[in-house]
Amino acid sequence: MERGAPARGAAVRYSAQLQDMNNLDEGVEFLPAMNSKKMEKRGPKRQVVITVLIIVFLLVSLTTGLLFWHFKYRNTPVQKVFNGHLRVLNWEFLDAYENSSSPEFSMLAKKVKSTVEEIYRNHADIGPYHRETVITAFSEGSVIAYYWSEFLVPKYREGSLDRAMADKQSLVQRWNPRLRNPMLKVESVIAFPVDPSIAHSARDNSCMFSLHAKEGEVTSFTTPGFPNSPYPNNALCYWALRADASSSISLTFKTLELEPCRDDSDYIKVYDSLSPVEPHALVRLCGNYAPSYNLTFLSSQNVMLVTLVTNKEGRFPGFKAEFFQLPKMKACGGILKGDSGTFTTPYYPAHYPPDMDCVWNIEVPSIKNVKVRFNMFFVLEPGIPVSSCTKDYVQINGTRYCGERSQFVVASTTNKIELRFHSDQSYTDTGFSAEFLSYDSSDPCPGKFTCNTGRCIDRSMRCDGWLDCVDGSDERSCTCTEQQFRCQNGWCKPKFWVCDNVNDCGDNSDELQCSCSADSFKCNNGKCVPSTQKCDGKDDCGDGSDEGRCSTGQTTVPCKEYTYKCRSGRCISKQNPECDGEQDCEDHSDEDNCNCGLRSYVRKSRIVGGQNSDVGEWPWQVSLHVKGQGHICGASLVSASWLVSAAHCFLPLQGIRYSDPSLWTAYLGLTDQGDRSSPNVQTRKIKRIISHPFFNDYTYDYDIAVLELQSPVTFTAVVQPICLPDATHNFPVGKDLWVTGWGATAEGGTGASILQKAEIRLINQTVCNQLLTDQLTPRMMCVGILTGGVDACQGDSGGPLVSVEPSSRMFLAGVVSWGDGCAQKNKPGVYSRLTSLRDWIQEHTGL
Ligand code: 4AZ
Repeated sequence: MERGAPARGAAVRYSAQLQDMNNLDEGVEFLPAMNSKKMEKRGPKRQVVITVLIIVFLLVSLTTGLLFWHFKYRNTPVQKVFNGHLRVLNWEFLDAYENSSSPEFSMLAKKVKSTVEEIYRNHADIGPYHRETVITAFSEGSVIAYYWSEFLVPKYREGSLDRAMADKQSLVQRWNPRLRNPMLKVESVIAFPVDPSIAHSARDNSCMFSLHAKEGEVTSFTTPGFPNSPYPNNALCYWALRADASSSISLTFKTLELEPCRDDSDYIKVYDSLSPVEPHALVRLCGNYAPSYNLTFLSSQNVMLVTLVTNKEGRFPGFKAEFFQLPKMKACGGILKGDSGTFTTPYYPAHYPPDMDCVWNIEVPSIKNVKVRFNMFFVLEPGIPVSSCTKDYVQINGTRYCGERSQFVVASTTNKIELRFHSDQSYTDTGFSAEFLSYDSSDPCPGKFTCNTGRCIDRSMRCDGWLDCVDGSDERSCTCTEQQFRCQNGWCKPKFWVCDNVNDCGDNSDELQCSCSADSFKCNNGKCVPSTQKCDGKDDCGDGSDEGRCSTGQTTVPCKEYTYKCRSGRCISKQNPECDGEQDCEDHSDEDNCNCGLRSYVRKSRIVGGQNSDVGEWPWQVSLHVKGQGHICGASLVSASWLVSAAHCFLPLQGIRYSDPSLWTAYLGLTDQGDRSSPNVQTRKIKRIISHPFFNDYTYDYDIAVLELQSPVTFTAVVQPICLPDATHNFPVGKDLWVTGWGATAEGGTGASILQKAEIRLINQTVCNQLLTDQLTPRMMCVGILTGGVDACQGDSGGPLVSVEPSSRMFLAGVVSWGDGCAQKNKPGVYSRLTSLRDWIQEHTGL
């Protein structure tokens, strides 16, 4: 019963309220006249009081708000740190100034500090907020002092402090009349805002090093712990590098392996100063660089500063660097005369020094014209568009060139040309390597075709469907041959490129006639099927493409030969879900074992010639040697212990049983066959060779073998496995793939010493079967360039054909198998089709 009482009470209170309301209504309507007067009088008074109260309340709130804002935001002190340097004119440099704990250093530092403080005091926007100035270093010239200054400034004064510190006019020494002869005469006082955290760590000198180059010697330094332990987290390290007064510094990072580049990742910055200020930064480095990438930097003066900033996580080896002094460069550029010659930016291919101006005046015999061909051109400054070239640039006849450019030519219509090169104070690049040539104005490219850009190309490259001139002038005004298709825009392309799913014409006209009607679906193999047959659970295309991408997310579908099977046995219909970075299977098995298909080096060398590969560019490439015969076949590393190669490599020949594993040695991490003893290279004997039992040595059907290594390899920057595709993986016709190997560089020729690479295209199976007179089986695929000239060849057999997938992982698409000669027109190379042989590989390797 008790539980019911409050309800009743509530009901009672509610009815009483109703009664009150009724009373009020009645009272208003029936008050006597006198009472109503009283009400009128009392009414306005009360209203005034209420209004006053409201105004007072609003004023109080406003004032409180303003005070709160003033103290909390406008007046909050902000910590600001500036890094800078100044020149002391009336002082001689002493060697002891290089040692910050020497009494001479302390004495001069004290004087400079008080001079700087005096300068600050004289400026109303600076003086009141100055907290501390620390002199960090000195260098020659007469004496340059480096310092940082800390300020505490209310937020609303921050802008005026920044402006005053940036204004050269405000940081000048004013003469104090009482002190007629100031101790120090200083000029060029410059300061730049920096991250306050740098100032804090500047007090902690546990990771600060000062090194002076020794005449005729190379000095090395490394990150703490290198190479045995990773560099520290949450660290800030400084290496101040010095040389003698008349010298400059050449600094080279011999190895460099930092955390992969992200916004907040660890980085190194090199400065052309002893002060870490952005306007003198030469480079910012993160990640991992191929050993052949040029990491040599030059200073403009006799000092350099290397800083390392690390975040709270990651374990990476760091760097080893070397530096030495060399005489300061007096002049660059000059007068170049003759029929031809070469010239480069200072110290090419090292990064040119900052703050340089070089002028070359080139003159060829008066009856000729002159042109300049840039074979290498890297004049890139971060954040500067190539349309403006406001910082570093090359200037010819009033036109500026900058950025990263492939070979280009600038021609003059006279026998003279003037070329200027300018580098500003920050960020340098490797520069250019150029040649000047004289030419006959009536025939600028004797025996060759002249691109509109002035470049000369082989005549056979004219109208061959490939853009060889950067402006496409070699493919304009062409008359298409029998074997060519005329695009709507007038270009001629090989007929085989029509309907290959690739827009070769640029206007898509080579793909237009092949589209299916509105109510049908275009399969990956080019076939058209009624739209109603898409996602009906039946493979109507014959390649499963009408049944791919039928569900989203982790929806499972009935398993078919073209659906991807997760480890759980459930199937999904997403195309190529393996290692694509998205978890598609409920059990995440599509993203398991995905430590494959990635290169370690983010930055490759920029100076590889032709089709030479860079070190670490194809870390799964294996060279298989036979004792006494050298390199015989290629192979691909697919795990620490297994290789995939071609069965025909192990056929008996001239009485030798090549199937005997003891004959073979595998070289991994190799680029140059002449460099097999490099510490990068791992050598393994072969334990087992398993060739496909259906391999047919007449047709080369099932040309695949797996090889087990005697002992597993260690994955390193140059030894990494390639990803194996699922049997359902789709490599579409027309896709660009890469083939690599040390095979012959011409039919019947000799093998290459440096690993070669070539980009080739997957060709339609039916078209290729016609070209190769019905010799293809479903275990084969054709990949090549039908105009000829690019192909695998003898010695490449067994090697990888890889595809770069959208996730940027690389997958093994094929194994070099056979061909009708090498690089001939309409005779593409034939490769074992990995997807058709995938189950067999799994059976024998467990992968
Ligand atoms: C060979 O003999 C070979 N053009 C490999 C590939 C090709 C031709 C020959 C393809 O190992």
